[in-house]
Amino acid sequence: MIASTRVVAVKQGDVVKVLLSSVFGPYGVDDEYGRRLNVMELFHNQVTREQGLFSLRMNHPSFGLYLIAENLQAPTAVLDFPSFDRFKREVGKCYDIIGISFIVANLAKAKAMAEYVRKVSPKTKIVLGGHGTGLSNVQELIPCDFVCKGEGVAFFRALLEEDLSKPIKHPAIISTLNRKIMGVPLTGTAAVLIPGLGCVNACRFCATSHHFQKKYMGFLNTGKELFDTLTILERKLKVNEFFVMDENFLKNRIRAEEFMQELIEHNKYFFMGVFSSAETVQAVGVEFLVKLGIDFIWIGVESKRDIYTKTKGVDLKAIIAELRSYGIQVLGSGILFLEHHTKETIFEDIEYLIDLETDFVQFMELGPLPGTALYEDYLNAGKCKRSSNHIVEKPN
Ligand code: B12
Ligand code: SF4
Repeated sequence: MIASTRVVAVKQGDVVKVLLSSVFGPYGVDDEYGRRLNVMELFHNQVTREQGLFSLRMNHPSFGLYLIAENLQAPTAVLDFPSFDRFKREVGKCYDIIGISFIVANLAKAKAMAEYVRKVSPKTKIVLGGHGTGLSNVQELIPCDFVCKGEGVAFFRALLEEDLSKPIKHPAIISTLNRKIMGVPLTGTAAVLIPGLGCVNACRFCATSHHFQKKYMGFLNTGKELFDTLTILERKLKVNEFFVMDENFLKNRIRAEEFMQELIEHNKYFFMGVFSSAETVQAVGVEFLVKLGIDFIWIGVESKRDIYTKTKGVDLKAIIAELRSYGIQVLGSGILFLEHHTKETIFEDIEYLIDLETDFVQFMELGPLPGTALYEDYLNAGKCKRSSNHIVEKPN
């Protein structure tokens, strides 16, 4: 997990100052680091962009950085969405460790940041984390001292020789910023709830599942822990709506049932948006979701054909109709350019997804993200090149 063998506190006996940063902006502009269309938004980037003026606009904080900061004893600053100049000013404050979070698409930005740190503050240790570390040779691409391939809290605690057994403290942060439609700000907000990371389903293309070694890493492992955390967040942030940042929240059925008991005992109701795989929804039943307070669900439909175990034998049309009959909003996600797709069969999947009548539809492209089984298969079959060859090139 740790690239270097120096798994020791960076400064023995002294207070270690840590900075955690996301990659710098501007985002969604045509420059040497990105493209105009690739805005830093979930819905406008990949779900409702084609709705133009009517597109749902919002931003999300970098949850992982706040989670790590909340759980370190060392004084830790988080710099979220900085400009490069803002990042440079912060680097000037003599941090012992600077952690950079990045995804593969932002490799060039992480590289520029790390190179700057090396130049002006050579004693600072650089830690890389986030999904970009799926690149097997990341330490050859970006100057760094440590690479965290997976869960960051345990990694940082080990690095700083802090107590690994300390329970995880949940950060109190809102999940969305700048929510608006047609330029008009939307009232109300939601908080983020992070029950755990990863998914055991290990779909061949899935970057998240592979990033967490195809395991589920629970932070809130019982229904009571979930309930208590929601109650604290409700009080601190004055919200009763939550975006549940867990790839497959209902997969842990025992925890979900315990949580339901807590809700009944305390006569409470929270509104929650969740991600869930189709087979999980079928296993627990739609009424269970209604009783839990789920009012938005994101389901990976992927394809009409049963390529992935999670959709085998699931009547998605019936489940989606039932979810919507209770007022639960459904986002159905499909994959284009699957291996069986031809000019004709690709429309089989497009029409299938539209016919499911979800509230929102998203089409993703099948792509071999480093770290996934799909990437390894393609590499072995000579269908793609090793990551060192695909550093982002400047646009013409
Ligand atoms: C929220 C989100 C976004 C937000 C970003 C908000 C932000 N402030 O960065 C938005 C919606 C803008 C977004 C956009 C995109 N995203 Co996105 N996004 C996510 C999502 C759904 C959740 C990430 C999250 O917060 N997880 C919860 C936190 C707690 O976990 P975490 O981030 O993984 O952090 C943990 C560890 O990874 C690690 N860690 C993370 N950072 C660091 C840093 C250090 C120093 C250390 C030590 C550890 C560490 O520790 C944390 C705690 O354990 C993930 C999918 C997922 N479920 O994870 C995709 C995901 C990260 N996104 C992805 C992609 C591809 C994109 C886009 C390129 C999509 C597109 N085609 O346009 C764009 C990029 C836009 C841009 N211009 O940069 C991919 C990345 C794949 C890859 N291997 O690189 C993911 C994995 C989705 C997927 N399955 O394909 N995204
Ligand atoms: S069910 Fe979803 S989160 Fe789980 S491995 Fe498959 S695609 Fe990834």
